[in-house]
Amino acid sequence: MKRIKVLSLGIVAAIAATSLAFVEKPAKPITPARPIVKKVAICCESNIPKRFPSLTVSVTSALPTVKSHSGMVWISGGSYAMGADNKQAADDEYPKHRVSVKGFWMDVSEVTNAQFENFVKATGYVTIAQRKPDWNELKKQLPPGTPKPADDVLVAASLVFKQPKGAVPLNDYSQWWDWKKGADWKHPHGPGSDIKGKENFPVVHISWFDAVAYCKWAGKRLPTEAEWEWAARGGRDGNVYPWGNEPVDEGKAKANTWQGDFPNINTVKDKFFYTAPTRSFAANGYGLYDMAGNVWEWCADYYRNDYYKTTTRVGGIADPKGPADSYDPAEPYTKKRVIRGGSFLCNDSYCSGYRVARRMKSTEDSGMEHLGFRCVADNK
Ligand SMILES: [Ca+2]
Ligand SMILES: [Ca+2]
Repeated sequence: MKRIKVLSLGIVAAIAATSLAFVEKPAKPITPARPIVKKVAICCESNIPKRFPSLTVSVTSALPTVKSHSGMVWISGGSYAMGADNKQAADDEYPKHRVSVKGFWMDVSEVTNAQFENFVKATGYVTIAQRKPDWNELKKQLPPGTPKPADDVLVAASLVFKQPKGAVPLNDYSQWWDWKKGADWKHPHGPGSDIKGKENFPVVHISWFDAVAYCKWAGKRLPTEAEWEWAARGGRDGNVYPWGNEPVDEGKAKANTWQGDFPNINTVKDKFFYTAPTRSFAANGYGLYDMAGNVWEWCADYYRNDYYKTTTRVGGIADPKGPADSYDPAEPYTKKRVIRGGSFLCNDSYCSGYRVARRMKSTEDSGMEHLGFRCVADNK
């Protein structure tokens, strides 16, 4: 059974859309002892292959009107240099280019379990991870001829982190991700786990569709990738992290990340192995918490690896909304959206996802234990 699960992770997860967004190409090393691996992770309209034909989340309707600005902060608009800040930058962070964004409201923290529960109670919404995948939809995201996974794999499930006992190849994410039946936002580690006492923790196992549905209910929307990075920088244009340039593992803990050797040794210097309550670390210059670490956050934009190379304009571009379609050379048949900010699983040996310029991607219907979101709103 274990063997089947590991094999199926490659089929269902990597295909079905669970594609974690972790890529395996070795990048430039920070130090000779710690090779960096490029993490490839996510980014909507018609003809989207879906695991669930019954899923009908419209993403093209008019902008919503926010019901309340409680828990949000106004981010003034401005112009900045978007993209690569240091030698850790991946190819898709180049070229660094000038963009401007209008002002917007942003949630000061990741959406919490308590907030998501209010949404579910009000609407009866069922997340993607809680629904059985539909093979006829799923196979559209896979290379032609991909065999159908076993029936015990095509179940309501999500990807849960499992810590290997020893060092494993960093190009094989099936070594630390488990496609677990019964894992969802109410059961973050799978059956037997729950969210009691974790009302203020970020909700996880949220697909892009789930996040969009929540935003619509709240009268909000997902941030564009350009808005997200502008906000994460917190007024520190050209810095590597939301807090400045001090390396993540120096000084006091500045975010919930992974300390030690990923994925088998975590010294938990920051006190949290899994997610942390939101606002456990200092806010950035705009009053935003956990823009680095804790959980990855969905953006509205499609992901294309070559997007920045097509957007450079003399004088900069205003309010970019992302490419018109998605393309990830590692998984050309899947539609992906951008995710940002890194998670409790990030460190410099693997993805350095907490860098403000770091781009990741994930398939729209993916749920994962380290993936959540926050909302923005217009109309000051
Ligand atoms: Ca941690
Ligand atoms: Ca975060």
